[in-house]
Amino acid sequence: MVQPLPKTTPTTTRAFDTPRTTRLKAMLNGQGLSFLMEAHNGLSAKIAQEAGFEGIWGSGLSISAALGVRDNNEASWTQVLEVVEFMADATSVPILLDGDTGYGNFNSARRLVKKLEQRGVAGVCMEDKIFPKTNSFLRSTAQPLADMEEFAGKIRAAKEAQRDDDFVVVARVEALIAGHGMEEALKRGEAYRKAGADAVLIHSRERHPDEILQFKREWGDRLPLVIVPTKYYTTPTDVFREAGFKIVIWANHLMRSALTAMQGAAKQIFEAQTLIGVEEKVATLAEVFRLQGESELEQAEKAYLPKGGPVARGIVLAAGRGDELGELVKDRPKSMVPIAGKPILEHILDAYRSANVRDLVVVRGFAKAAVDVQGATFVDNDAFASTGELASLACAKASLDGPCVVSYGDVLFKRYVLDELLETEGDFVVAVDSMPKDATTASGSSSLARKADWAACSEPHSRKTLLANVRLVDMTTDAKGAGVTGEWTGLLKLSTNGAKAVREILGTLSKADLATASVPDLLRRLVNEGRDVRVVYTRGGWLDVDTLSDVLEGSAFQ
Ligand code: SPV
Ligand code: MG
Repeated sequence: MVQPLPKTTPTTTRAFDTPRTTRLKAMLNGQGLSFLMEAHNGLSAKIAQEAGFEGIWGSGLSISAALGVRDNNEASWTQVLEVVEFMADATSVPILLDGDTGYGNFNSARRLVKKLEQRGVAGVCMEDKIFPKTNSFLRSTAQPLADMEEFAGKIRAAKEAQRDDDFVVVARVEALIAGHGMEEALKRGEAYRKAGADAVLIHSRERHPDEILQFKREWGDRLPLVIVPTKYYTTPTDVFREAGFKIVIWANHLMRSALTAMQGAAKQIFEAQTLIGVEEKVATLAEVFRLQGESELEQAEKAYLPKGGPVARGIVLAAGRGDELGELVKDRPKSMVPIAGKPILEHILDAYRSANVRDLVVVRGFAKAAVDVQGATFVDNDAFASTGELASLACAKASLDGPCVVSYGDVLFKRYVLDELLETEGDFVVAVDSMPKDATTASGSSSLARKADWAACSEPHSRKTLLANVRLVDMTTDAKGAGVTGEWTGLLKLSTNGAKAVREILGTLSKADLATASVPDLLRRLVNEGRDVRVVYTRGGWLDVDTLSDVLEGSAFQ
């Protein structure tokens, strides 16, 4: 004997051990009153389940409305089957499909049962009307009922078609809806019971529950009864419980609530021509992704996708100490100062890996033994104290043998900045921030005393430059320098050719150059040689950790 399930249903999509058919049957045959919530697609089914409903009503009205057609079998039965399959896939609770008339005669009905079982649907409800049907609340008395014997044969065929003993077939009696009276309703219910139905749905269009209560009294406990109180919704639910009904169907309220919300949002956005005012009221994209199960896919990708070839190598120049950070860099370089619980360098390497920039090379110098991150190879600039950035890059010369990204050990950046850099074609590409953090514009009136690498580019950032080919014209430490349009973020991408050119330049540098030259010096040289250094503009999304307040800001940046 199947035990009735507890009234509270887990809100997750946990797979139950008990088959869905068995659980639906238990709702009919167990103690107390159960509830089915309408759903009309995978998303609404998931929402119903998460709300706590232990079962779902696949409403014909709602499914057809969501498809933009009438509840007159305008959607074909296989189209309905597709929808209900999405609903079953999205949930783990039982679904009772509103199967209208069974979409034809006994033969269509038994084929329907077979297909529903295959798609994980726990039961079907069929009504004793004529195909194509009309919704019970429209032209009700004008709607012809099916011949009782013919419909009983359909129920019998459906029951005999099922493979799973617990698959549920509910016979829906429309006699009250069509104005044929109580006696006819009871007679039909009895014929369908004898044909093998698991339950009877007694439908009513009255505003008061009197006729369904009378039906229940006269019916007794011959079979479980299911009701749809759409019209007599003011009746306290305890009335149904005390009368001994088994299942209440809330038949269309997710579809109707979505409809109201969509009409409101559409009107507001149309009139205001902006999303402001609506954005706060609608579900976040994060919530959409959560309901779609995005996190599961992310995990699965890690488990099942081939790792794929890296798109570039990453070279991190992390030799300097970073004196400005005082005590924090007493015995470790700035790149190892923790931000949000892990060293800056780890954040940088993680950002690279997330964009499939692998084969990571870190140039160490000061306190190199303290640079103990995993998953990178190290090269050392032991002369870090007396040399410049290009000397460090020269230490990694052997790695300049294919596409690579060069960056600093004290610059955090978001994945999207790196992605934009990687997506931009060119032998030399730099990411330039057109709105650096302490300036309204790079060439604005701020004093910009901060030491920074300013970029003069062929065009300032604008909507036009999104499509344009912007080039680097000059690099300067003067924020008000001629043509300055932004701050270089410290990110440089090189193609295979670009890396080769840089390698050659590094080979020509004198000792004196190596003592002082910086990456901006290299960029200037490339420009002066007439090479095309492409610019990809960003706004924020990176952080040069220079001061203690940058370290604090870094926690929020992550
Ligand atoms: C449905 O939800 O499609 C139903 C119930 O059949 S009713 O609309 O009340 O007829
Ligand atoms: Mg219906």
